[in-house]
Amino acid sequence: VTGKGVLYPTDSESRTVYYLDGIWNFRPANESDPDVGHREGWYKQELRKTGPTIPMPVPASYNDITQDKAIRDHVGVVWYDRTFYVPQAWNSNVTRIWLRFGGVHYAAEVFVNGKLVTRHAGGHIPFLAEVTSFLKYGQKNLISVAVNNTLTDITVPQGSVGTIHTDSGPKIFQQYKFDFFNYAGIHRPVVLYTTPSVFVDDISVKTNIYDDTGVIEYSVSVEGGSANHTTVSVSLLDRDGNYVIRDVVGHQENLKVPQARLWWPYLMDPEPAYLYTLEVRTTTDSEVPEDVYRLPVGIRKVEWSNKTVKINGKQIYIRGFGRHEDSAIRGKGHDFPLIARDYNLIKWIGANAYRTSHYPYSEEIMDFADREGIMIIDECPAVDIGFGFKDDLLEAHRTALTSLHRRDKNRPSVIMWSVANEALTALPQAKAYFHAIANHMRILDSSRPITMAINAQHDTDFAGQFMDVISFNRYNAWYFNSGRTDTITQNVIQEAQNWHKKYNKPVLMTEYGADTIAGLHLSPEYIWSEEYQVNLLSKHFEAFDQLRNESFFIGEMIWNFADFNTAQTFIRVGGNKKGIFTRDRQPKSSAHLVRNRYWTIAAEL
Ligand code: BDP
Repeated sequence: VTGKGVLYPTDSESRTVYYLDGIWNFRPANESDPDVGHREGWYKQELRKTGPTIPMPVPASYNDITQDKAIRDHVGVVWYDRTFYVPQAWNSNVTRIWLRFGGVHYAAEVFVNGKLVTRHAGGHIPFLAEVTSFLKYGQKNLISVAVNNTLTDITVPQGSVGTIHTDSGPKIFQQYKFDFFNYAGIHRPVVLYTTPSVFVDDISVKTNIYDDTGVIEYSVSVEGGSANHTTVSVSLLDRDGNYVIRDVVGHQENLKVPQARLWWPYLMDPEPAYLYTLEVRTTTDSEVPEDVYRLPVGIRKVEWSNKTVKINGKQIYIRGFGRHEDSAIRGKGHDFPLIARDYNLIKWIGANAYRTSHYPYSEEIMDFADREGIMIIDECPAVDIGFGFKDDLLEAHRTALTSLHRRDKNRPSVIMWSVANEALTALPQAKAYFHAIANHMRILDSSRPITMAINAQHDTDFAGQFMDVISFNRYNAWYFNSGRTDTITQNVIQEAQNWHKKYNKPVLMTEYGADTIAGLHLSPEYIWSEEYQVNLLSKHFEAFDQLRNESFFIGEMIWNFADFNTAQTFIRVGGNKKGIFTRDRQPKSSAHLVRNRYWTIAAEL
């Protein structure tokens, strides 16, 4: 059985979750012979028996774990494996066992006990496979994973592989235009979990509000049994665990919640981010046990016009930043302390939103946003897309959107989809391409607005017409007019007005900023210093304050929340330093300035 859903693997009275995180064995394949592991069958036995392995933490990027430059910069296939035991009790004809990866960058092949279980492409999206018949119960099992980080002209994001002539002969290397390090590996948790043989495969919810009644429109898909022999019943619990609605029978129904508590963004309500629990049960008329799955649900309504975006009928003003999944040693690997620290900083600074630039973030990160009331502009990995708008690329881009939507459709925090960042939208081919992309996204979800972060100029862009919200990235007084912060305010005001005039849609500034070396003080302000970042941000604030008097301007986002690693280039000093926090999440001077502003705006609204 292969389901269509990717519900997060939480435990319940009918489901056991078993984490395979920890230290795995690791061995890169030769860059010039990437198929060696497949040819020699490295997955048919323990990796350590095929040659030298090193210990590798999972989840983590492998790049920054060792002292070996060849591992950091490896292009192509690497292998991971480990062994584990499965209890005899799981061997039952009414139980299914699933293997689920939260995210492996970029492509993965998974083998259990020497047999191929699944393949997946796309570095930021969970995938799973049923492994019931692959496992040895009450015995030792082997899991092997081949990971390939190669990016091409039809992967999302795009990249290309070139050859460089080195002192020891020709070597391949990965090129990419996007501005963050192409970290790779098993980035997110790996779990085995059980379900009854007839199970809740997917749940979709849409919420609405009529006066003070909340409506939860749900639909449940059950797999593994025939529909006329299964019953779905759904209950709703409030935040304290009390039943609000009990045992509504049906795969697809509308639940009415009188005096509903709404999901409000952070600082828009004294008790933001109210979450109910939707408890879904499936029973069958055979001996298959009941399956129970609990989904957090926030009741809220997103609306938009040519000037505003509203939540629960109230106009929002976005205060936030673009971010990255990035930290020292771990790279893009999942890390709970980092996640918790980041949300503490987001709340400390008084932000209410961020964009998951430039790819879907982990489900664990998204859970915090749902629980804290942080609004998310959920971006697909189409960063810098458009080097040849080929049909295969369009197909991969559509798939990336479909899988992002499948994963995040139920999240109250997701208030907007971003279909791309800085695509080459000044090329005429971008018109048909983004027309198709926007149509695809709208068919998937008509309940949230669509945007993309544009860096073309308003008079050259072809894609904005297909969006609901115009987001623009612009580096005034950084990549042009460097040092001239006296040019910022009028330019930003003018540009925002031009976008609105051209497309008659709400306008959001999604990126602006300056690289800043923490601790570098130069006065009067001079580029790369803390003083310069403070001055550059302040000049943008002046523009935003004037724009806020115009009804179409819906928010401001700084590039970036924290410093992050990039590919090696002479414009980057140990990575991109545009963070208002350092890479280890300490404030630069600008963070205090931003905190003052964001809290002041929050108090006005
Ligand atoms: C923008 C990109 C972002 C970069 C930023 C920068 O969207 O990914 O990191 O510029 O150069 O163009 O700092």
